[in-house]
Amino acid sequence: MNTAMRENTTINAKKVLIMGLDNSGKTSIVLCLRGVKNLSSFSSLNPTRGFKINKFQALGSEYSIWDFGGQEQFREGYLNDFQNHIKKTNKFIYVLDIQDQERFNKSLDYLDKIVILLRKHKVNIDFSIFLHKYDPDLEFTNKEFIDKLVSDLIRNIKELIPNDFTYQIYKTSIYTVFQKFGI
Ligand SMILES: Nc1nc2c(ncn2[C@@H]2O[C@H](COP(=O)(O)OP(=O)(O)O)[C@@H](O)[C@H]2O)c(=O)[nH]1
Ligand SMILES: [Mg+2]
Repeated sequence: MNTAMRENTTINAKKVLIMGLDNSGKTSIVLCLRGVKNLSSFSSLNPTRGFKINKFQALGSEYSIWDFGGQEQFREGYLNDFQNHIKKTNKFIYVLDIQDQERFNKSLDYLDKIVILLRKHKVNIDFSIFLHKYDPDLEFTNKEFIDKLVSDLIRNIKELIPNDFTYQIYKTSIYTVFQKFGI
């Protein structure tokens, strides 16, 4: 590849930012987006320290996915440096683990801080919230419970995010194809 071509592909690279609490499934989602199908890769993941940039090609585009490790000691730092991280971002994914009910409030609080910053800096990017670990067997074993849990969560998210902020919510799991959830 000559230099001109290389520069061209770099310019067209789509930058995706992934944030959420630790253990919510961010790195696993990156593996899914990269097309990794081998499930054993998912069980051997270590917590991401700091953030990791993954570059790869898919569907004719070049992507760079910024995976922000969600451990407490890093979270404030990302927010302080938010304006820099958000530069030239095409897509933002916030990951919320629906199986971690004990930390729903903590996760909603983090989401709130992120949305406040995005609005403050008037950044207009494609924003998605993944209600993650929505595994097929959950719906199978206790559909009523899980339906209520998810609808309560969506209500909380809607209360938190101002009406003029556009976003989409998806139910996702590494065990299924990412499925769109209409709101
Ligand atoms: N049940 C279930 N577990 C998942 C899913 N996605 C990730 N995990 C598991 O959740 C744990 C944390 O995942 P990881 O991607 O490291 O989270 P991160 O800290 O946000 O990067 C790992 O044990 C994954 O195998 C999912 O969709 N369903
Ligand atoms: Mg990680």
